[in-house]
Amino acid sequence: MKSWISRPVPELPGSLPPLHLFDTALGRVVELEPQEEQSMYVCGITPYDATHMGHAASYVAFDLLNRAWRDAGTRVAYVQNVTDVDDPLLERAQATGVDWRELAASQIELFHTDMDALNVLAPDHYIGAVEAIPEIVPAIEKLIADGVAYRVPGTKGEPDGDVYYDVELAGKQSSATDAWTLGDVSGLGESEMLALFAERGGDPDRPGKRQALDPLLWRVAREGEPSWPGASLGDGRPGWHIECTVIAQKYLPAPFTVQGGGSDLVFPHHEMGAGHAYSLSHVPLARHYAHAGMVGLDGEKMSKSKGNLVLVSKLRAEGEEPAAIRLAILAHHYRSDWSWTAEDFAAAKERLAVWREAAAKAPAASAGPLVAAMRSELANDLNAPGAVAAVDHWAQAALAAEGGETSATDGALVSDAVNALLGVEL
Ligand code: 5CA
Ligand code: ZN
Repeated sequence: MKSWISRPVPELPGSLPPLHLFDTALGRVVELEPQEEQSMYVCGITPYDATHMGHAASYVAFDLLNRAWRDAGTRVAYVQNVTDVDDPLLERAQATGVDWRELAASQIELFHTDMDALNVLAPDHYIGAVEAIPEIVPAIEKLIADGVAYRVPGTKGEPDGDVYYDVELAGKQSSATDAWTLGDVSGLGESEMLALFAERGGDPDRPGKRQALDPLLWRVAREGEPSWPGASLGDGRPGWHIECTVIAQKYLPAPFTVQGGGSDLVFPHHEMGAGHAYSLSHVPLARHYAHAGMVGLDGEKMSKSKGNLVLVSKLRAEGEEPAAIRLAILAHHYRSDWSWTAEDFAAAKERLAVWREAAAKAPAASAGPLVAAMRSELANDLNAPGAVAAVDHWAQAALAAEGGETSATDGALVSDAVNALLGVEL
Protein backbone atom coordinates (compact mmCIF):
# COMPACT_ATOMS: atom_id res chain seq x y z
CA MET A 1 0.00 0.00 0.00
CA LYS A 2 1.18 3.52 -0.72
CA SER A 3 2.69 5.35 2.23
CA TRP A 4 3.18 9.09 2.70
CA ILE A 5 6.40 10.87 1.73
CA SER A 6 9.00 11.78 4.34
CA ARG A 7 10.21 15.34 4.52
CA PRO A 8 13.99 15.72 4.29
CA VAL A 9 15.99 15.31 7.51
CA PRO A 10 18.91 17.75 7.87
CA GLU A 11 22.30 16.11 8.48
CA LEU A 12 24.05 17.28 11.62
CA PRO A 13 27.78 17.26 12.36
CA GLY A 14 28.72 14.58 14.93
CA SER A 15 26.43 11.82 16.05
CA LEU A 16 24.16 10.60 18.83
CA PRO A 17 25.80 8.63 21.68
CA PRO A 18 24.75 4.98 22.28
CA LEU A 19 20.98 4.80 22.51
CA HIS A 20 19.19 3.55 25.63
CA LEU A 21 15.55 2.49 25.51
CA PHE A 22 13.05 1.09 28.02
CA ASP A 23 12.27 -2.52 27.12
CA THR A 24 8.77 -3.53 28.24
CA ALA A 25 9.56 -7.25 28.34
CA LEU A 26 12.65 -6.74 30.52
CA GLY A 27 11.07 -3.95 32.55
CA ARG A 28 14.17 -1.75 32.41
CA VAL A 29 16.18 0.59 30.23
CA VAL A 30 18.69 -1.24 28.01
CA GLU A 31 21.46 -0.06 25.73
CA LEU A 32 20.56 -1.04 22.16
CA GLU A 33 23.21 -3.15 20.48
CA PRO A 34 24.81 -1.18 17.64
CA GLN A 35 23.85 -2.52 14.18
CA GLU A 36 24.54 -1.26 10.68
CA GLU A 37 20.83 -1.25 10.14
CA GLN A 38 18.29 -1.04 12.94
CA SER A 39 14.79 -2.26 12.29
CA MET A 40 11.39 -1.50 13.73
CA TYR A 41 7.80 -2.49 13.31
CA VAL A 42 5.26 -0.03 14.63
CA CYS A 43 1.65 -1.13 14.73
CA GLY A 44 -0.49 1.01 12.46
CA ILE A 45 -4.02 2.30 12.71
CA THR A 46 -7.33 0.54 12.37
CA PRO A 47 -8.79 3.02 9.90
CA TYR A 48 -12.35 3.51 11.07
CA ASP A 49 -11.98 7.01 12.46
CA ALA A 50 -9.62 9.97 12.20
CA THR A 51 -6.19 10.16 13.86
CA HIS A 52 -6.53 11.38 17.42
CA MET A 53 -3.83 12.80 19.66
CA GLY A 54 -3.16 9.37 21.20
CA HIS A 55 -2.36 7.84 17.80
CA ALA A 56 -0.32 10.88 16.85
CA ALA A 57 1.70 10.70 20.08
CA SER A 58 2.52 7.02 19.56
CA TYR A 59 3.80 7.61 16.00
CA VAL A 60 5.75 10.70 17.12
CA ALA A 61 7.36 8.56 19.88
CA PHE A 62 8.70 6.00 17.40
CA ASP A 63 9.61 8.79 15.00
CA LEU A 64 11.97 10.03 17.73
CA LEU A 65 13.58 6.59 17.78
CA ASN A 66 13.85 6.58 13.98
CA ARG A 67 15.47 10.04 14.05
CA ALA A 68 17.82 9.10 16.91
CA TRP A 69 19.03 6.03 15.03
CA ARG A 70 19.57 8.05 11.85
CA ASP A 71 21.45 10.70 13.79
CA ALA A 72 23.66 7.94 15.20
CA GLY A 73 24.59 7.12 11.61
CA THR A 74 22.53 3.95 11.40
CA ARG A 75 20.23 2.94 8.58
CA VAL A 76 16.70 2.15 9.68
CA ALA A 77 14.31 -0.40 8.20
CA TYR A 78 10.80 0.63 9.21
CA VAL A 79 7.58 -1.29 8.64
CA GLN A 80 4.06 -0.29 9.62
CA ASN A 81 0.80 -2.08 8.99
CA VAL A 82 -2.73 -0.89 8.62
CA THR A 83 -5.48 -3.10 10.03
CA ASP A 84 -7.71 -2.58 7.04
CA VAL A 85 -10.16 -5.32 7.91
CA ASP A 86 -11.28 -5.94 11.49
CA ASP A 87 -14.45 -6.04 13.57
CA PRO A 88 -14.46 -2.36 14.67
CA LEU A 89 -14.03 -1.20 11.07
CA LEU A 90 -16.84 -3.45 9.81
CA GLU A 91 -19.10 -2.41 12.70
CA ARG A 92 -18.53 1.30 12.07
CA ALA A 93 -19.14 0.87 8.35
CA GLN A 94 -22.36 -1.01 9.05
CA ALA A 95 -23.55 1.58 11.59
CA THR A 96 -22.89 4.52 9.26
CA GLY A 97 -24.03 2.82 6.05
CA VAL A 98 -20.66 3.31 4.35
CA ASP A 99 -18.84 0.59 2.43
CA TRP A 100 -16.07 -0.67 4.77
CA ARG A 101 -13.47 -0.36 2.00
CA GLU A 102 -14.39 3.27 1.38
CA LEU A 103 -14.32 4.02 5.11
CA ALA A 104 -10.85 2.46 5.40
CA ALA A 105 -9.51 4.21 2.31
CA SER A 106 -10.73 7.62 3.46
CA GLN A 107 -9.31 7.26 6.98
CA ILE A 108 -5.97 5.93 5.69
CA GLU A 109 -5.73 8.96 3.42
CA LEU A 110 -6.50 11.30 6.31
CA PHE A 111 -3.92 9.52 8.51
CA HIS A 112 -1.24 10.02 5.86
CA THR A 113 -2.05 13.73 5.65
CA ASP A 114 -1.81 13.99 9.44
CA MET A 115 1.50 12.11 9.57
CA ASP A 116 2.93 14.25 6.81
CA ALA A 117 1.79 17.43 8.59
CA LEU A 118 3.36 16.24 11.85
CA ASN A 119 6.64 15.54 10.02
CA VAL A 120 6.61 11.84 10.96
CA LEU A 121 9.03 9.93 8.72
CA ALA A 122 7.25 7.40 6.55
CA PRO A 123 7.79 3.65 6.87
CA ASP A 124 9.68 1.86 4.09
CA HIS A 125 6.88 -0.67 3.84
CA TYR A 126 3.29 0.23 4.62
CA ILE A 127 1.28 -2.97 4.45
CA GLY A 128 -2.43 -3.61 4.71
CA ALA A 129 -3.73 -6.72 6.45
CA VAL A 130 -5.82 -7.50 3.37
CA GLU A 131 -2.84 -7.49 1.02
CA ALA A 132 -0.96 -9.79 3.43
CA ILE A 133 -3.67 -12.50 3.47
CA PRO A 134 -1.88 -14.68 0.84
CA GLU A 135 1.08 -14.89 3.25
CA ILE A 136 -1.02 -15.22 6.39
CA VAL A 137 -2.92 -18.30 5.18
CA PRO A 138 0.13 -20.60 4.80
CA ALA A 139 1.48 -19.36 8.15
CA ILE A 140 -1.74 -20.47 9.89
CA GLU A 141 -1.68 -23.77 7.98
CA LYS A 142 1.84 -24.33 9.30
CA LEU A 143 0.76 -23.63 12.89
CA ILE A 144 -2.04 -26.21 12.49
CA ALA A 145 0.36 -28.76 10.96
CA ASP A 146 2.75 -28.20 13.88
CA GLY A 147 -0.04 -28.78 16.40
CA VAL A 148 -0.03 -25.30 17.99
CA ALA A 149 -3.22 -24.19 16.26
CA TYR A 150 -6.57 -25.97 16.13
CA ARG A 151 -10.01 -25.68 14.61
CA VAL A 152 -12.98 -25.06 16.84
CA PRO A 153 -16.19 -26.91 15.98
CA GLY A 154 -19.33 -24.91 15.22
CA THR A 155 -21.80 -24.09 17.97
CA LYS A 156 -25.16 -22.38 17.98
CA GLY A 157 -24.68 -19.20 16.00
CA GLU A 158 -21.04 -19.91 15.08
CA PRO A 159 -19.93 -21.90 12.01
CA ASP A 160 -17.42 -24.72 12.02
CA GLY A 161 -13.72 -24.15 11.58
CA ASP A 162 -12.49 -20.95 13.26
CA VAL A 163 -8.81 -21.47 14.03
CA TYR A 164 -7.22 -20.62 17.39
CA TYR A 165 -3.66 -20.57 18.71
CA ASP A 166 -2.93 -22.91 21.62
CA VAL A 167 -1.01 -20.65 24.01
CA GLU A 168 -0.22 -23.43 26.43
CA LEU A 169 1.18 -25.90 23.88
CA ALA A 170 3.04 -23.12 22.09
CA GLY A 171 4.75 -22.20 25.35
CA LYS A 172 5.95 -25.78 25.78
CA GLN A 173 7.23 -26.09 22.23
CA SER A 174 10.85 -25.40 22.98
CA SER A 175 13.08 -25.19 26.02
CA ALA A 176 15.52 -22.78 24.32
CA THR A 177 16.28 -19.75 26.48
CA ASP A 178 14.91 -17.40 23.84
CA ALA A 179 11.69 -19.44 23.43
CA TRP A 180 8.39 -17.70 24.09
CA THR A 181 6.02 -18.53 26.90
CA LEU A 182 2.85 -16.66 27.75
CA GLY A 183 3.71 -13.60 29.85
CA ASP A 184 7.22 -13.09 28.48
CA VAL A 185 6.37 -9.76 26.87
CA SER A 186 3.72 -8.41 29.24
CA GLY A 187 4.87 -9.91 32.54
CA LEU A 188 1.19 -10.13 33.54
CA GLY A 189 -0.49 -12.72 35.73
CA GLU A 190 -3.37 -14.84 34.44
CA SER A 191 -6.23 -12.84 35.95
CA GLU A 192 -4.87 -9.56 34.56
CA MET A 193 -4.43 -11.25 31.18
CA LEU A 194 -8.00 -12.54 31.23
CA ALA A 195 -9.42 -9.11 31.97
CA LEU A 196 -7.37 -7.38 29.24
CA PHE A 197 -8.01 -10.15 26.72
CA ALA A 198 -11.77 -9.66 27.00
CA GLU A 199 -11.41 -5.88 26.91
CA ARG A 200 -9.14 -5.80 23.86
CA GLY A 201 -10.85 -7.89 21.24
CA GLY A 202 -10.37 -11.42 22.67
CA ASP A 203 -13.14 -13.96 23.21
CA PRO A 204 -12.32 -15.85 26.44
CA ASP A 205 -15.75 -17.51 26.60
CA ARG A 206 -15.88 -18.94 23.08
CA PRO A 207 -17.02 -22.56 23.54
CA GLY A 208 -14.61 -25.19 22.19
CA LYS A 209 -11.41 -23.30 22.89
CA ARG A 210 -8.70 -25.18 24.76
CA GLN A 211 -7.73 -22.19 26.93
CA ALA A 212 -9.69 -19.01 27.50
CA LEU A 213 -6.66 -16.94 26.40
CA ASP A 214 -6.18 -18.70 23.03
CA PRO A 215 -6.39 -15.97 20.38
CA LEU A 216 -8.14 -16.21 17.02
CA LEU A 217 -5.99 -16.93 13.98
CA TRP A 218 -8.62 -17.40 11.27
CA ARG A 219 -12.31 -16.50 11.29
CA VAL A 220 -14.19 -18.51 8.69
CA ALA A 221 -16.62 -16.67 6.44
CA ARG A 222 -19.90 -15.42 7.93
CA GLU A 223 -22.95 -14.16 6.11
CA GLY A 224 -22.55 -10.43 5.44
CA GLU A 225 -18.82 -10.29 6.31
CA PRO A 226 -16.00 -9.94 3.79
CA SER A 227 -13.87 -13.05 3.30
CA TRP A 228 -10.90 -14.20 1.26
CA PRO A 229 -9.74 -17.59 -0.03
CA GLY A 230 -8.07 -19.51 2.79
CA ALA A 231 -6.90 -22.68 0.98
CA SER A 232 -7.28 -25.56 3.48
CA LEU A 233 -8.64 -23.12 6.10
CA GLY A 234 -11.68 -22.33 3.99
CA ASP A 235 -12.75 -18.80 3.08
CA GLY A 236 -12.42 -16.31 5.91
CA ARG A 237 -10.29 -13.53 7.33
CA PRO A 238 -7.28 -13.44 9.64
CA GLY A 239 -7.14 -12.72 13.35
CA TRP A 240 -5.42 -9.53 14.48
CA HIS A 241 -2.11 -10.71 15.98
CA ILE A 242 -1.11 -13.05 13.16
CA GLU A 243 -1.42 -10.19 10.65
CA CYS A 244 1.26 -8.07 12.30
CA THR A 245 3.45 -11.13 12.91
CA VAL A 246 3.43 -12.26 9.30
CA ILE A 247 3.95 -8.74 7.93
CA ALA A 248 6.86 -8.10 10.32
CA GLN A 249 8.48 -11.45 9.50
CA LYS A 250 8.15 -10.88 5.77
CA TYR A 251 9.67 -7.40 5.62
CA LEU A 252 12.15 -7.32 8.51
CA PRO A 253 15.07 -9.44 9.73
CA ALA A 254 14.48 -11.98 12.52
CA PRO A 255 14.73 -10.82 15.18
CA PHE A 256 14.23 -7.16 14.31
CA THR A 257 15.26 -4.49 16.82
CA VAL A 258 12.08 -2.91 18.20
CA GLN A 259 8.41 -3.82 18.17
CA GLY A 260 6.49 -0.67 19.01
CA GLY A 261 3.03 0.63 19.72
CA GLY A 262 0.92 2.19 22.43
CA SER A 263 0.85 0.51 25.85
CA ASP A 264 -2.63 -0.86 25.14
CA LEU A 265 -0.93 -3.22 22.66
CA VAL A 266 1.36 -4.93 25.21
CA PHE A 267 -1.30 -7.52 25.93
CA PRO A 268 -2.65 -9.41 24.13
CA HIS A 269 -1.39 -8.02 20.82
CA HIS A 270 2.38 -7.97 21.23
CA GLU A 271 2.37 -10.92 23.64
CA MET A 272 0.53 -13.12 21.14
CA GLY A 273 2.52 -11.80 18.17
CA ALA A 274 5.73 -12.81 19.94
CA GLY A 275 4.28 -16.28 20.45
CA HIS A 276 3.07 -16.67 16.86
CA ALA A 277 6.46 -15.60 15.53
CA TYR A 278 8.41 -18.00 17.70
CA SER A 279 6.10 -20.87 16.77
CA LEU A 280 6.55 -20.07 13.08
CA SER A 281 10.30 -19.56 12.95
CA HIS A 282 11.83 -20.63 16.29
CA VAL A 283 13.49 -17.24 16.38
CA PRO A 284 12.19 -14.35 18.53
CA LEU A 285 10.18 -11.75 16.64
CA ALA A 286 11.94 -8.72 18.12
CA ARG A 287 14.89 -8.02 20.39
CA HIS A 288 13.00 -5.32 22.27
CA TYR A 289 9.44 -4.23 22.91
CA ALA A 290 8.74 -0.54 23.45
CA HIS A 291 5.47 1.16 24.28
CA ALA A 292 4.15 4.69 24.36
CA GLY A 293 1.88 5.86 27.17
CA MET A 294 -1.82 6.55 26.74
CA VAL A 295 -3.06 10.03 25.96
CA GLY A 296 -6.30 11.27 27.43
CA LEU A 297 -8.38 14.41 27.25
CA ASP A 298 -8.67 16.41 30.46
CA GLY A 299 -7.92 13.34 32.59
CA GLU A 300 -9.95 10.66 30.74
CA LYS A 301 -8.51 8.06 28.34
CA MET A 302 -9.00 9.26 24.78
CA SER A 303 -10.74 6.58 22.74
CA LYS A 304 -13.00 6.25 19.78
CA SER A 305 -15.61 4.46 21.88
CA LYS A 306 -15.73 7.27 24.50
CA GLY A 307 -15.96 9.90 21.77
CA ASN A 308 -13.60 12.28 23.62
CA LEU A 309 -11.19 12.67 20.75
CA VAL A 310 -8.85 15.51 19.93
CA LEU A 311 -8.30 15.06 16.21
CA VAL A 312 -5.15 16.22 14.49
CA SER A 313 -7.13 16.93 11.32
CA LYS A 314 -9.66 19.05 13.21
CA LEU A 315 -6.94 21.17 14.81
CA ARG A 316 -5.34 21.60 11.39
CA ALA A 317 -8.67 22.61 9.89
CA GLU A 318 -8.96 25.23 12.65
CA GLY A 319 -5.70 26.68 11.38
CA GLU A 320 -3.41 25.33 14.10
CA GLU A 321 0.16 24.74 13.08
CA PRO A 322 1.23 21.05 13.02
CA ALA A 323 4.69 21.94 14.38
CA ALA A 324 2.99 23.32 17.50
CA ILE A 325 0.90 20.13 17.86
CA ARG A 326 4.10 18.09 17.63
CA LEU A 327 5.82 20.29 20.19
CA ALA A 328 2.86 19.91 22.56
CA ILE A 329 3.27 16.12 22.28
CA LEU A 330 7.03 16.31 22.85
CA ALA A 331 6.56 18.15 26.14
CA HIS A 332 5.59 14.74 27.58
CA HIS A 333 7.87 11.75 27.94
CA TYR A 334 6.73 9.10 25.46
CA ARG A 335 6.26 6.51 28.21
CA SER A 336 4.10 8.61 30.49
CA ASP A 337 0.33 8.72 30.35
CA TRP A 338 -0.83 12.30 29.89
CA SER A 339 -3.80 14.42 28.97
CA TRP A 340 -4.19 16.93 26.18
CA THR A 341 -5.22 20.34 27.52
CA ALA A 342 -5.85 23.69 25.87
CA GLU A 343 -3.39 25.33 28.31
CA ASP A 344 -0.54 22.98 27.34
CA PHE A 345 -1.26 23.55 23.66
CA ALA A 346 -1.17 27.32 24.18
CA ALA A 347 2.19 26.88 25.97
CA ALA A 348 3.54 24.84 23.01
CA LYS A 349 2.54 27.58 20.55
CA GLU A 350 4.25 30.17 22.72
CA ARG A 351 7.38 27.98 22.98
CA LEU A 352 7.55 27.58 19.19
CA ALA A 353 7.37 31.37 18.75
CA VAL A 354 10.15 31.86 21.32
CA TRP A 355 12.38 29.25 19.67
CA ARG A 356 11.89 30.91 16.28
CA GLU A 357 12.73 34.31 17.65
CA ALA A 358 15.81 32.93 19.40
CA ALA A 359 17.03 31.09 16.26
CA ALA A 360 17.21 34.47 14.53
CA LYS A 361 19.39 35.82 17.36
CA ALA A 362 21.55 32.77 18.07
CA PRO A 363 24.64 33.69 20.08
CA ALA A 364 27.93 32.77 18.42
CA ALA A 365 29.23 29.29 19.36
CA SER A 366 26.01 28.41 21.19
CA ALA A 367 24.70 25.69 18.86
CA GLY A 368 27.33 22.98 19.45
CA PRO A 369 26.70 22.58 23.19
CA LEU A 370 22.92 22.65 22.62
CA VAL A 371 23.08 19.89 20.00
CA ALA A 372 25.20 17.78 22.38
CA ALA A 373 22.70 18.34 25.20
CA MET A 374 19.73 17.38 22.99
CA ARG A 375 21.49 14.24 21.84
CA SER A 376 22.34 13.16 25.34
CA GLU A 377 18.71 13.62 26.44
CA LEU A 378 17.37 11.69 23.45
CA ALA A 379 19.91 8.86 23.87
CA ASN A 380 18.50 8.48 27.37
CA ASP A 381 15.26 6.64 26.57
CA LEU A 382 14.13 9.33 24.10
CA ASN A 383 13.79 12.01 26.74
CA ALA A 384 12.11 14.60 24.54
CA PRO A 385 11.04 16.80 27.48
CA GLY A 386 14.72 16.97 28.45
CA ALA A 387 15.69 17.96 24.91
CA VAL A 388 12.87 20.54 24.83
CA ALA A 389 14.10 21.98 28.13
CA ALA A 390 17.62 22.23 26.70
CA VAL A 391 16.30 24.25 23.75
CA ASP A 392 14.24 26.42 26.15
CA HIS A 393 17.34 27.11 28.18
CA TRP A 394 19.33 27.99 25.08
CA ALA A 395 16.50 30.23 23.77
CA GLN A 396 16.26 32.14 27.04
CA ALA A 397 20.00 32.75 26.99
CA ALA A 398 19.85 33.82 23.32
CA LEU A 399 17.06 36.31 23.97
CA ALA A 400 18.70 37.61 27.13
CA ALA A 401 22.01 38.24 25.36
CA GLU A 402 20.67 41.41 23.75
CA GLY A 403 23.53 43.18 21.93
CA GLY A 404 25.93 40.19 22.06
CA GLU A 405 27.54 38.65 18.99
CA THR A 406 25.00 36.59 17.01
CA SER A 407 25.72 33.92 14.43
CA ALA A 408 23.59 32.88 11.48
CA THR A 409 25.53 29.60 11.31
CA ASP A 410 24.59 28.78 14.89
CA GLY A 411 20.98 29.74 14.22
CA ALA A 412 20.92 27.44 11.20
CA LEU A 413 22.46 24.56 13.15
CA VAL A 414 19.92 24.93 15.96
CA SER A 415 17.06 24.91 13.43
CA ASP A 416 18.54 21.86 11.75
CA ALA A 417 18.97 20.04 15.06
CA VAL A 418 15.43 20.85 16.23
CA ASN A 419 14.18 19.57 12.88
CA ALA A 420 16.43 16.48 12.59
CA LEU A 421 16.12 15.29 16.18
CA LEU A 422 12.69 16.51 17.28
CA GLY A 423 10.98 16.77 13.89
CA VAL A 424 9.92 20.36 14.57
CA GLU A 425 10.48 22.83 11.75
CA LEU A 426 11.40 26.29 12.96
N1 5CA B 1 -4.37 -1.52 14.21
C1 5CA B 1 -4.06 -1.78 15.58
C2 5CA B 1 -2.59 -2.12 15.77
S1 5CA B 1 -2.08 -3.41 14.74
C3 5CA B 1 -4.43 -0.60 16.48
O1 5CA B 1 -4.23 -0.69 17.67
N2 5CA B 1 -4.96 0.45 15.86
S2 5CA B 1 -5.46 1.78 16.62
O2 5CA B 1 -5.92 2.66 15.55
O3 5CA B 1 -6.39 1.45 17.62
O4 5CA B 1 -4.20 2.40 17.32
C4 5CA B 1 -3.08 2.81 16.57
C5 5CA B 1 -1.90 3.09 17.53
O5 5CA B 1 -2.26 4.15 18.41
C6 5CA B 1 -1.55 1.90 18.43
O6 5CA B 1 -0.16 1.84 18.64
C7 5CA B 1 -2.24 2.24 19.73
O7 5CA B 1 -1.58 1.65 20.84
C8 5CA B 1 -2.09 3.75 19.75
N3 5CA B 1 -3.14 4.39 20.57
C9 5CA B 1 -4.48 4.21 20.50
N4 5CA B 1 -5.11 4.97 21.41
C10 5CA B 1 -4.16 5.67 22.07
C11 5CA B 1 -4.16 6.64 23.14
N5 5CA B 1 -5.29 7.07 23.69
N6 5CA B 1 -2.96 7.13 23.55
C12 5CA B 1 -1.80 6.71 22.98
N7 5CA B 1 -1.74 5.81 21.98
C13 5CA B 1 -2.89 5.29 21.53
ZN1 ZN C 1 -0.22 -4.62 15.32
